[in-house]
Amino acid sequence: MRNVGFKLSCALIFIFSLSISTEVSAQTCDLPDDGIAFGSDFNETHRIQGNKIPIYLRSTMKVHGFSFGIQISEDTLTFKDRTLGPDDERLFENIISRDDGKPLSFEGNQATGLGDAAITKVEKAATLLEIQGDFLAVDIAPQMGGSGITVGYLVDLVQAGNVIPATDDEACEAHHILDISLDTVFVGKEIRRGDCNGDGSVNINDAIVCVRNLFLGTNKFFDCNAMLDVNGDNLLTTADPIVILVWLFLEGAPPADPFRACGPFESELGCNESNCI
Ligand SMILES: [Ca+2]
Ligand SMILES: [Ca+2]
Repeated sequence: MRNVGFKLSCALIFIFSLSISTEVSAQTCDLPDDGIAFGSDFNETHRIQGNKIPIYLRSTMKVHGFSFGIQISEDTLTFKDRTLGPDDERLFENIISRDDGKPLSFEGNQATGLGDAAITKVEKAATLLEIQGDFLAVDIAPQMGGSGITVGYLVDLVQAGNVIPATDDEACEAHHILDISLDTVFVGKEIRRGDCNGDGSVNINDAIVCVRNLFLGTNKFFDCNAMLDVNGDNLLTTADPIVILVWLFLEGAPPADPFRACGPFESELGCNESNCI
């Protein structure tokens, strides 16, 4: 028993030191080239969760502005690179104006799971909020071209030399530029307890991310307290990341179901964003 306690103490010291010193990232850089991706990761198709769709921008050149069209269909938002809607007179090319003067057009991504939701707002997000003297134009109900939205952004109306900085491609960097708000909140129907970074497996990284989520408020990959409740007791405590460690290193009991695979769940803790994407 003393030996088990000693091992657990070592594991805890290990995890807390890692939680302070190690940067954990589950981001993947799946974009084919520089361009716009949306969602909490860079997969080409992102299932809509919650009521906000974050839009990210990657470009290895400085950016002076962008314009793009979003087509709304029954179940998807699609970033279109050509015509938006049935009216050919209305062309919305997805363009990023870069520092080298070359416009960058790109194929669109899709967000699925829209259901009956409607877009209510398009807002500037963190990267653009830092810039003063800029301009954002949003057309939520185009008169021509069918169902869709156009978003146009100019970085420097006041000629103060504003730009959106280049992103570091090797570091998988992305700028959070816009948030699209929907009038409906979508919650994933399934979760996997303990997969705190949502990469499909439960390992020591998840214990670190859980600790950071619970006690430092950092590395939040998902807005889902039910997923952080690893032992399923409807409380968020130190016991939750410890369950992962004890299961991993001391052959202890596994996390509560759903754990080995994504599955339906009941929780009093709430979950606005499923970790099963
Ligand atoms: Ca994981
Ligand atoms: Ca718990």
